[in-house]
Amino acid sequence: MIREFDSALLVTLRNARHVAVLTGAGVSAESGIPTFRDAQTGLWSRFRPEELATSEAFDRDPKLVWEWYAWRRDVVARAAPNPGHAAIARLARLVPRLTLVTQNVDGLHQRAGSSDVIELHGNIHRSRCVRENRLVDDWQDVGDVPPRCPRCGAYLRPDVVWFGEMLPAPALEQAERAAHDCDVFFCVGTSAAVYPAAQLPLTARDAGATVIEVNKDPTRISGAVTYSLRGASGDILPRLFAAAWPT
Ligand code: BJW
Repeated sequence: MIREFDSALLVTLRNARHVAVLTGAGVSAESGIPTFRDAQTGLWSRFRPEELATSEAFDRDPKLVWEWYAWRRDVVARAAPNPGHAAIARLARLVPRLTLVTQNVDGLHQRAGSSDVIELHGNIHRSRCVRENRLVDDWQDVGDVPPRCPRCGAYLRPDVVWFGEMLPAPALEQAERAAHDCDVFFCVGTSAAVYPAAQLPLTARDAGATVIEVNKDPTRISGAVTYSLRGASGDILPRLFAAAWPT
């Protein structure tokens, strides 16, 4: 059954000059990647992600944290982009300008064909030296967990942003510029609980953009957005874009 979308929403989409999209873990949920605040599965079910994604956790037990990320890298490697990722990649060809900002570290937008993805929280496929802070993409596997920097011998860590750490400044600046400039801002599959990313839809709204939330459940910003579309992003986005730009 084709679900109706508000006709004013479809007109707004068709007339948009600059669309910004902020995504969170929900957009990858249909690819089988657990969201951050979902219960973790199996081996990891007794750990809370919020307690593993910190530099304090890494200092306390680097092996545990490295192994958690190794498990997640494996889950991501087995996953494939879903129709939500594909719809966002297609949207770039439907609107004059698209800025895609993600909090996800899984690289699935790029694998779906999106380019110039702004990664606010890094990428689990990259590692960096904790002492020199430089990216390291090759090291000898001599059984150390975490592996060690081939140049200085310090631990390597995933190149992601943990709680209490600064986001990469160029990425955050680009995202904030897009939030100020866009006329439509999508907020897809995020609980909007983690700052500064959670501020972006509110910045866009205050700058006059139409803010469209796509989420399975209500979030803390649902009452502040222009449209709150309830459902799975892999279902809603393809249908919404097909309704706005029928072929
Ligand atoms: C579906 C779906 C489907 C499911 N379809 N939907 C202002 C006020 C208070 C605190 C702060 C503040 N400013 C900064 C802070 C501190 C902190 C913070 O925000 N704390 C909050 C908990 C309050 N922020 C920081 O520390 C940030 N750094 C910073 O601000 O530096 C300066 C500073 C430091 C200290 C103090 C003040 C300033 C860094 C944040 C880094 C976040 N890092 C993580 C880990 C990344 C690496 C990794 O992946 O391991 O990023 S935490 C985690 O949360 C991860 C995510 O990207 C991020 C957001 O989660 P997301 O994507 O929203 O996922 P979920 O699971 O929460 O939600 C999934 C949603 O999908 C749900 O709504 C579902 O309903 C939905 N869903 N299936 C559609 N099929």
